Amino acid sequence: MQLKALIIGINGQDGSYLAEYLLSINYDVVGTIRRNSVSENQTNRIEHIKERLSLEYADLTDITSIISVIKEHEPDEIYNLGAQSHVQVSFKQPIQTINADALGVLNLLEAVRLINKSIKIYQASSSEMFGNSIDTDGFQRETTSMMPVSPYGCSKVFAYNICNNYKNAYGMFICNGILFNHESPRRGSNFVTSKVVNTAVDILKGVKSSLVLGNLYASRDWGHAKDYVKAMHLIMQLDNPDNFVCATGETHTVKDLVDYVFNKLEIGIELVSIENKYKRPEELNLLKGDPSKLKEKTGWEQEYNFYTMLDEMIENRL
Ligand code: NAP
Ligand code: G4F
Repeated sequence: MQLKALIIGINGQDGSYLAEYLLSINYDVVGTIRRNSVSENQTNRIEHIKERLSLEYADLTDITSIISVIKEHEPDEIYNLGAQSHVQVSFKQPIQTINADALGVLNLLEAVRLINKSIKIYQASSSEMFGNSIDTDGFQRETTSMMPVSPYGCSKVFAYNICNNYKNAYGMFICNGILFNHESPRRGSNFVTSKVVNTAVDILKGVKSSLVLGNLYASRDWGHAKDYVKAMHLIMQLDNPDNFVCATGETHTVKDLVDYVFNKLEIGIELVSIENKYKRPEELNLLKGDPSKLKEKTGWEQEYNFYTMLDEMIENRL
């Protein structure tokens, strides 16, 4: 029997890769998009597969739109990838972030509970939920306490908890994927990997003359989005719903990232400067995830590492 998946936020970085992956394993794929005044931007990451998808307008903050799409398409699995996903922006628009990323998830859960409790749900939880909490061995894992340091992180903790609550209270199949940073050529240009790669290539081409960043000494566990969407699907195929960290287990500073990209393109590091406007009011200093549980329970393996992920981003931009 062909399975049907609904991807909320299908035109995002992850939504587009997940749609490609699910089509490749014969899923019927429905996705939600949002109205944009430049209509081409509504589907710019999924243009190449658009004919094979069913697309609907919906917004997590508008429960009627979520109910309509679930009732019309009757999916077997829902992947909630929709969110205001930028941490820095969440300090500028905290209420909008909480409406979409926290209350929006509750809207989705209520819609599924009332329409058909047997629909499986994947929630895009985040390593930003840990804040500056680290286990004594230097890793974050499923049992690490959550002490978020941004409105975005706080909204994701609410969503994570309400998902667990609905799973336990109503016997629903709801999984949290606690994904660490993952990047790709489709990453939004205001995230640090894209910003560094795009600006470095522009400097090489003579289009720009410098790169201005914020905190160079924060560390992140960076993987590739293509690997991580496969984890989302694997988690949803288990017999019982559960929560899983997805990460590479390695950490690098923003400075490491800049050094690698600039060295590879043979650009002088003196073209990088710092401005406080790119620093956060409160910073998450270090992320390093332990994906042992995911690997053990699903057999997940990553194909990319930090360097091959960046090589692909550079190659794509050149
Ligand atoms: P992204 O590129 O920013 O995509 C987010 C998607 O959500 C976009 O399609 C966006 O639509 C949509 N969206 C935003 N607000 C919405 C709303 N109110 N209702 C419905 N859809 C909405 O983010 P991503 O990198 O693919 O991440 C996917 C999910 O994983 C997000 O929930 C993010 O918070 C989470 N996550 C990401 C990472 C990471 O490193 N990438 C790590 C952990 C967790 P528009 O394009 O119209 O704005
Ligand atoms: O690329 P970033 O904006 O990603 P951040 O804040 O870690 O969030 C991403 O990963 C989360 C998972 O941990 C996701 F949940 C979230 O949705 C998003 O995908 O920033 C990475 C680091 C930060 O420490 C930031 O302070 O880079 C530092 N940074 C330094 N200069 C910068 C800049 N970040 C951005 N965006 N722009 C800069 O100029």
